Amino acid sequence: MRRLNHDHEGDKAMSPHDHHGHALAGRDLGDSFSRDTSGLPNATSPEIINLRDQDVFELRALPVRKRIGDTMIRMLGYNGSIPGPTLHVDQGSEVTVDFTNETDLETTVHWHGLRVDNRFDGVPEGAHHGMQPPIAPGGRFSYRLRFPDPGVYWYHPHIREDYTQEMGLYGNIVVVPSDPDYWSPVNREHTLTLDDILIEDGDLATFSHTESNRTAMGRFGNVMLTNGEADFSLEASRGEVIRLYLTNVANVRTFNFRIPGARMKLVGRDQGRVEHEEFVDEMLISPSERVVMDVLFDRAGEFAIEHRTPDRTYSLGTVRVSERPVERSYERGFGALRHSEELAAERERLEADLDRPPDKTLALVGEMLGMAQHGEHGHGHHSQGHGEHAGTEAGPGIEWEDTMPMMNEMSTRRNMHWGLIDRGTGNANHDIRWSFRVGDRVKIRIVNEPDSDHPMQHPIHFHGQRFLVLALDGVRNPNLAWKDTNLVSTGQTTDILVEMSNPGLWMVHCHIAEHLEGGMMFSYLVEEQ
Ligand SMILES: [Cu+2]
Repeated sequence: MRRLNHDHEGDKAMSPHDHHGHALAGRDLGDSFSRDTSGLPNATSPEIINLRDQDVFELRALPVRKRIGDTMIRMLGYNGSIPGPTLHVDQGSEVTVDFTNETDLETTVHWHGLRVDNRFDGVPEGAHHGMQPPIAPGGRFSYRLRFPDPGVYWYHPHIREDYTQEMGLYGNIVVVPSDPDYWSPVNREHTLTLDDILIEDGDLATFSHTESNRTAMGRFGNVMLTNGEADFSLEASRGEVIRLYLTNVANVRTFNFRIPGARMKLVGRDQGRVEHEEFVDEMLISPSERVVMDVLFDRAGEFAIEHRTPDRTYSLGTVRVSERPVERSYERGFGALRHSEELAAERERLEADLDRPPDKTLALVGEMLGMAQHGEHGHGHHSQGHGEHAGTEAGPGIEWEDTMPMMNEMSTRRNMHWGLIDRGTGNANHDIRWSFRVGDRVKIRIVNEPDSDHPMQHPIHFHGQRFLVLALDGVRNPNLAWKDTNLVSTGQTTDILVEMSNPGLWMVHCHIAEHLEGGMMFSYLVEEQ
């Protein structure tokens, strides 16, 4: 068995930019990506593309310019839009996406959450394992995609996500279920990407093109973007029920989503519907997670879409509801809370797994090397930071903001180590060698160590498979859903059950883009029976 080697140090040793390798590389403009906006097309709004079985779709990644507030900045867009086109496909269908890289850096497309053929997962480090190599500028690659599960998914690059996602490379895929009664009927469906972007001195805060910065806390933005817009708005009619497919595409920010005054019903999560629909006032969505929410606007007026933390409230947009009543009302169906029979069946199967010891235990650990001398919180940060919001209704153990911006800006993979540690062997990150067979159901305990150098929440993502959350801090999960990403807050212990259904070599990583670039990843093998 051959392993992925995600150690970028080897690449960097050969890089002509190696001499820039110092702590303030991100400040060195000669080392950064182009910011030139001249001659670029303006970013457009995403098209909705309905693809049928065996269709071929052309996708390009290219530079665009986009106005955010008063600033015109260079960004990147799939097919020139931010977000990229929203693809609607039928469950069980297969399509081909012919992709062209018109950007100035190597890229790939990862189809987040889709249980695709391993060759098309978009993880370039697996090239020696039959996976695709990075696509050079000007290069092309043809992706063959399949859609076994209903729900909302998304696509993004898997090289320098910290840069490319911030620059606008993300788009949604809605997989329409084969069963017409899978979801309740609604008036309309909408995809919303939740994002933030860091603007400083009238431009994007600097990136180095040789290494990621802000690897300690991740790049928190200071402008919120919904569907790429700083002033997003949506029109609705009185009595309308709108299904929102929400995706957090931010580098690090966890959103606490709410629409005060409207009624929200949680109906689905990452990979399809929830076991029990429930009415909610707000909902946490960590990077790369998805939430499917039915929202009833039963009176006219302006409704704010908000991200609320224990300390402040951000506006993510506005819904303007007209007096004119909606033509066909789905209010009665909205009032009913449905249950999923396939997840009820899973719950019966789970009994044996709930109390048995885990097959694997993964610890999440941060280690800062020689950073304390720079002051600004330093090692002491966690003693005041961690748990300070414990017990708030918005969720404990979450860093909502960049609490140490100066130190964070100086952090790279050389002075900030993020580790996924296999407690069974002591191996960390790419030294972890897990191997399973198709059909295995693997119980994994994930422990977010509160006593590490910089404890914070980590959204842990498994490629290629789907999993159920069994328990949180020993308490059984009352509402199952198939997931591919799970947020583990500081100090928290989560048990998940991963269904090994898809053969290949697959990544596990933190979906905070800067933590992934900081080494917080490994790969596991799933072999055919
Ligand atoms: Cu992380």
